[in-house]
Amino acid sequence: MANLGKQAGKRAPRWQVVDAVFELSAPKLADCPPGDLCEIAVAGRSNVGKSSLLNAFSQRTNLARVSRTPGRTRLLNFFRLRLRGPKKADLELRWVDLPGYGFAKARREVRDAFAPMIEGYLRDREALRGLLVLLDARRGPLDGDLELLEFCASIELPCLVCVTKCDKLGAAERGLLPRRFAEQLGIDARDVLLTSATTGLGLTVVDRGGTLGDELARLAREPEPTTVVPPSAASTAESTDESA
Ligand SMILES: Nc1nc2c(ncn2[C@@H]2O[C@H](COP(=O)(O)OP(=O)(O)O)[C@@H](O)[C@H]2O)c(=O)[nH]1
Ligand SMILES: [Mg+2]
Repeated sequence: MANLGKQAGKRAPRWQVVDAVFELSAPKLADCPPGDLCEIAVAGRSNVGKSSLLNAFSQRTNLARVSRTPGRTRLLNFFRLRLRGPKKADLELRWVDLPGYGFAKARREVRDAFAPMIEGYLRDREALRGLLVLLDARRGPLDGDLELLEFCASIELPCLVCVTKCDKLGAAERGLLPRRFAEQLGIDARDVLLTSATTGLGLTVVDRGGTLGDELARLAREPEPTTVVPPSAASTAESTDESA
């Protein structure tokens, strides 16, 4: 899996959300908006804190519905975010809230109907640059989380694990999570980001690690493998380097 945490620990430039709007809900893949912006998808078990993370990250109280009833969301929900980074650079992307998986209350046939849609979206969506997989700090990886990460590795989709609700643990225990969860999931500890929608940790509050904004900006701006320019053509090609 790609190492997504290269900047972790450094006082790297911070990207923050400056504008956020709900765009549409797609009941099926054909209803998705055009792929004219980079997309970051967000997955996790119901109740893991997906809606809360988006609200806290975008500093909106009610952008995504925060539900106490698991399994309500059965759609691909598209949001448009504008991030502002260092040098006032703006970056627009779509945040795609995927249906929560693994909720116990849904009937099995209802639950199984989602998997092909999510897999199809992850495999075929060209605008997609990465997937955030959310884990509850107190529960860690559960059924479905490992399978999802393995599926993403098989299609070479970069993933970042966001640990949610980190405010529920003390600092010492929290500090152990990246390595522990990375070992359980077979990924690099630098691909694990600690967050809290309650305190803003990893969102608007910078801990020792990076921030979600920085990670999203890096994912969205990372050149796709097909756009790598061979050295001989590099001098004539348009540069995407920030320093240019
Ligand atoms: N303490 C704490 N509770 C949270 C946090 N994020 C979400 N929650 C709570 O967890 C429950 C589920 O959150 P929600 O965002 O609806 O989860 P979703 O089903 O994954 O969208 C709600 O009661 C939230 O208030 C967090 O960072 N800290
Ligand atoms: Mg939700």
